[in-house]
Amino acid sequence: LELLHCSASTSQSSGSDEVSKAQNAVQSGTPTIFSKIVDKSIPADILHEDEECLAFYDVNPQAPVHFLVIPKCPIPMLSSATKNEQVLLGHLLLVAKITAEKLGLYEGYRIVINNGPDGAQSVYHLHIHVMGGRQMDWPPG
Ligand code: TR5
Repeated sequence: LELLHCSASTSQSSGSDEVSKAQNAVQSGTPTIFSKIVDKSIPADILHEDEECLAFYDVNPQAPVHFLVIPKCPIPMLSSATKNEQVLLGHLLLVAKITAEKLGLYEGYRIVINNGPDGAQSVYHLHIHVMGGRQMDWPPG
């Protein structure tokens, strides 16, 4: 199945904590762990799936509810997205919203997209973090 709106490229990461992981994350030709979740070669706790995207629980939750929404095609990061991905990007946000509602996050939630080294991105497959179930602080660290 050829997926629409696909760009290119992926990466890998290493390191001890989240920020050093992100700083060490590099672009490479190999699929990320998220491509393996998309092709079901590794398991994830999937909350939503459609032709274009997946939502699944984050393995290292930062809130009582923490899930990720990813496109099935491996757009490495928000910076890589173009006008061609406009509809897909909107779809990801709506799936974030619908899934948050399904999980009962009626009091609100936090949406985060980490982009690049300064954004502490560690997996170079675009993903939207959705966190809720507690009061969030501002500003984030
Ligand atoms: O730092 P960024 O924004 O790149 O976020 C990457 C997120 O992916 C982190 O919150 C990780 O906890 C999460 N992550 C990493 C892995 C993973 C995952 N979420 C679900 N399932 C996962 N598997 C199976 N493997 C991972 N390495």
